[in-house]
Amino acid sequence: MDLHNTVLRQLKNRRDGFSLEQPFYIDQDYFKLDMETIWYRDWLFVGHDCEIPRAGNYVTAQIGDYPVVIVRGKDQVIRAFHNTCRHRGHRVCTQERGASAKLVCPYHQWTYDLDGSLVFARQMGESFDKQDFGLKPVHCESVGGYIFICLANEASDFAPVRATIEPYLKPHRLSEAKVAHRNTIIEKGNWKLVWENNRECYHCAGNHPELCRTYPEAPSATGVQGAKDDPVITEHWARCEAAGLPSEFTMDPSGQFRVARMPLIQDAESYTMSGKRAVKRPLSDDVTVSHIGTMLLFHYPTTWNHILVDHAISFRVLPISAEETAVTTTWLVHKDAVEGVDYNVDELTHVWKMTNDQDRAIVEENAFGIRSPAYEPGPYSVDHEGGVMQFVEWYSNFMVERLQGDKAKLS
Ligand code: 3BY
Ligand code: FES
Ligand code: FE
Repeated sequence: MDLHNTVLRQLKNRRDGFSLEQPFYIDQDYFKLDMETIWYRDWLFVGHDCEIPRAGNYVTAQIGDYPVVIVRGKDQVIRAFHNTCRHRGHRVCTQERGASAKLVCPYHQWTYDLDGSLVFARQMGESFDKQDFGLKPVHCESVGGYIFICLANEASDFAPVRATIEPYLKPHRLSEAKVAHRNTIIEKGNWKLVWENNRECYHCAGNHPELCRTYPEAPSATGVQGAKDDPVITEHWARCEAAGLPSEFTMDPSGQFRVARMPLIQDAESYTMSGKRAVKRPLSDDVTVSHIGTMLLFHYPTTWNHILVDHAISFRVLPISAEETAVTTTWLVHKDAVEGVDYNVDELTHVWKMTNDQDRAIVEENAFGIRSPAYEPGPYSVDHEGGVMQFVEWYSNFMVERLQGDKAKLS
């Protein structure tokens, strides 16, 4: 409780427009509190429907202490379960992904149906009732090709997320796409540093020569001010909306997620060195116009995304420890696009592989400096780092609300 009080006090007295105090970025106990307060209680993006296209396809994910498995059932419904056997707790699915008609625990072969029910357990005696030992379910929702899970007993309402983001995602038909490439990098920095870095492009000109060929560094694209007064952006929205692509900047009142379609630089259509499309076949058969820019979606704390005319890139953030974060990048293309014919993986992934690596170095150096006893919270640029301020504000408000709620329940 002492820690709760300290964190509450620090967040409430936080200097507006300044970075957080040191322990929020490096301390084990603060990290544990982040996990318990945010990660084990809110909706998290874990992967794409198209990664598990057939019944029995599954992916696993590790959320802090919780191993989870997400599997498509025979009824095509995507479900999530705690990946811990109801016998003695062995992980049921030990691989990152796979396909199986049933989920069989490797330890003593307890066997679960794809809906989580236990269907086979050898020699457990007369009184044993399989019905009592199904895999424990985890809340799971799929929207526009994105699978979200929530580890809380009672999940917060997912309807507002669905209502806002579904229309933006729908034309891109991501649930029918295919994964062209995926990679995971480990960044030696707290998950909040990964986000703070993502939420501004103040660092872009100095660090991302490849990305800057196509992605505008203006804060109107990355930030959260909406860009209503920028004629290039409003014209882009009007043109895309007329073509059936929801585009206007929309942010949830909670500040947890936003969608907006932003133009790329000049004639660029894709994140390649030339700005030309990396994939000959458009991502979606429903998108018939060109130069649609990038549909930006973020949802704290797990994902930011770019959806282009020829491919989509999703980013998934998962904390490993107070000072380590896994970032998984997935490149999606039309399911019938053929590698070597319609696209080349190196060309498709080059710009963001470089950008991710540059961002990893930034986050790690940021963490390095923050470890110094001389570190103190510093001011964000009002012009360029509005998005970072907004992230920190969301984090602080979310933590304060939940921690106060917990205190109220205890008293
Ligand atoms: O991936 C992104 O959305 C952000 C925008 C600016 C910096 N970073 C590239
Ligand atoms: Fe899974 Fe024994 S722990 S079958
Ligand atoms: Fe960056």
